[in-house]
Amino acid sequence: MNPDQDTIAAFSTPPGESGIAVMRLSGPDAATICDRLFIPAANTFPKPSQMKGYTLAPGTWAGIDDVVLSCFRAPHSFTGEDVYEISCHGGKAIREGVLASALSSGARAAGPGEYSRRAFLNGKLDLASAEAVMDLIEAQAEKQAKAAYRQLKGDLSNAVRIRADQLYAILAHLEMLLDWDEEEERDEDRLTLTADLKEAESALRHLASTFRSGRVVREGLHVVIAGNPNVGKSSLLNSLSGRSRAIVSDIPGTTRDTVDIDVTLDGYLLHLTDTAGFSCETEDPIELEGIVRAGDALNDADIVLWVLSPPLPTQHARHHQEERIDELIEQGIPVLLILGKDDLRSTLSSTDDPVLYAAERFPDLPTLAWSYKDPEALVQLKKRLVTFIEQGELDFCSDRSADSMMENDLSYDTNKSTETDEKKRKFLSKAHDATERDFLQDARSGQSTGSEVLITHERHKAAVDRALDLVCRAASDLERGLSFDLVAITVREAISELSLITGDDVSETLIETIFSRFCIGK
Ligand SMILES: Nc1nc2c(ncn2[C@@H]2O[C@H](COP(=O)(O)OP(=O)(O)OP(=O)(O)O)[C@@H](O)[C@H]2O)c(=O)[nH]1
Ligand SMILES: [Mg+2]
Repeated sequence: MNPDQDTIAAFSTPPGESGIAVMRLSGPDAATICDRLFIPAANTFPKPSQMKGYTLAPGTWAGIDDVVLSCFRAPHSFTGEDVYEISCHGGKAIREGVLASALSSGARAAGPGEYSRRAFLNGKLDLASAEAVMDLIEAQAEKQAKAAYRQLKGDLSNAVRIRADQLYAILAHLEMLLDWDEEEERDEDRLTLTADLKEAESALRHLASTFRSGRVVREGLHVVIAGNPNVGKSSLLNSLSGRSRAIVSDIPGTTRDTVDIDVTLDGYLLHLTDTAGFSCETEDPIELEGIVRAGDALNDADIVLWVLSPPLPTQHARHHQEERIDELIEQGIPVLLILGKDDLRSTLSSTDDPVLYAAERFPDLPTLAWSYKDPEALVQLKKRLVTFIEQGELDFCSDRSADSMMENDLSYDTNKSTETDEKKRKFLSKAHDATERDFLQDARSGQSTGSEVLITHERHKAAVDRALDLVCRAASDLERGLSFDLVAITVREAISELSLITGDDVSETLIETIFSRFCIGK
């Protein structure tokens, strides 16, 4: 028998003890199996095979347990087939007994994702919506769950179909022109079609651009805290997580291994990693291994919080630190400089001030004045991280560090070179521009990820990117005067890339790959 047409059974609730557990039967023999195993508590309830639409009935199951039977007759069920759900007590022996009775009465044990696969094959869900089912189950943070739910309800598929429709309209125009004689080809048609393709291109480009925050919403933001030893990295991790997760001490080199903790911030999932300090003097093999691991963590970061605190390190250590930060910048990894131990600033000499050091050496990096003693600094840091997720930008500096720089400006001007003054001026003017931009971003914040359809899966992004490339190629082919039939082929390919997202046109192998990642019982 076709494996998509027999009757399958599996528990949809997880293993372990629970008040109730739910087994689902789906397929043509589900009613017959239930007729055999289920006895309604009262004779007012019909036999399962005579139940209509959605029905609930208490009774007993194969003499094993008291259960509640829920019936969803095809096509009004999750899979589109007859589905019966048996809610029994949630213990190991009962679950095993209930499942074994269903299997011995003709059902087959369902494999991973088989219910969702049937829902897809029976047209109850498109592919993007079916994929969202797993995202919804796995969601740990509110924004993850919301994005998954919107995708499940078809928002992404609709957005993709709107773009595919745009391309279908262009294709129809091209095919109409193909029926005409070549002498009749008019320049206006070529111009109109090129303009339409450019519009489709920009709509696809916009959709692709949502992947940056979409991926972060679905997978969480990897925030890595790094810096030299003893600058307050572990204290920062503890403040951000609200827990004493990492050991804090005034002994440099306290953190040896990376320390991870997941937290939610404004409904977003954050993976925080504290790292060993980048000491360039140590020969301790464990500390050196910690430094290697810190380097690995940096490579996987979505954003690095680099902590600079007083007293500033030696010239040699500074040089190493600068090389590391420059490497991050080269790799395109966003860095927010945390100007730590801000509460000590009033006692510092100019040569130990991280604010001036940052302004001089990294005038283009955003900064944040930080002290674990200051609750407002924590508010500011969280705000920066949320803005980074929603807007994708860190291109601003903290008002507080800029203001305090202004206060100290005079005393510094006396002993700094003019080149440094120029850098500082640049830094300060950026700070003020940034404050204004920050305000605008705040006003918009929440809107981009709140109301916009997001691409959250690598697979969907890759398909949109391929469609985008093809649309760009079609537009340039038209401009270069290539024939309409060749352009039509490229547009058709772009449409078929988009249909991979919704599953309107997919191979059996792709379906297999996608649903095999699901859990059993879903
Ligand atoms: N005054 C002040 N002290 C701080 C601040 N943050 C951390 N400290 C102190 O600085 C010392 C080092 O803090 P940690 O958080 O352990 O620093 P670390 O960077 O993780 O150190 P290693 O793991 O050794 O690299 C501790 O004595 C902290 O109490 C701060 O904002 N202000
Ligand atoms: Mg530490």
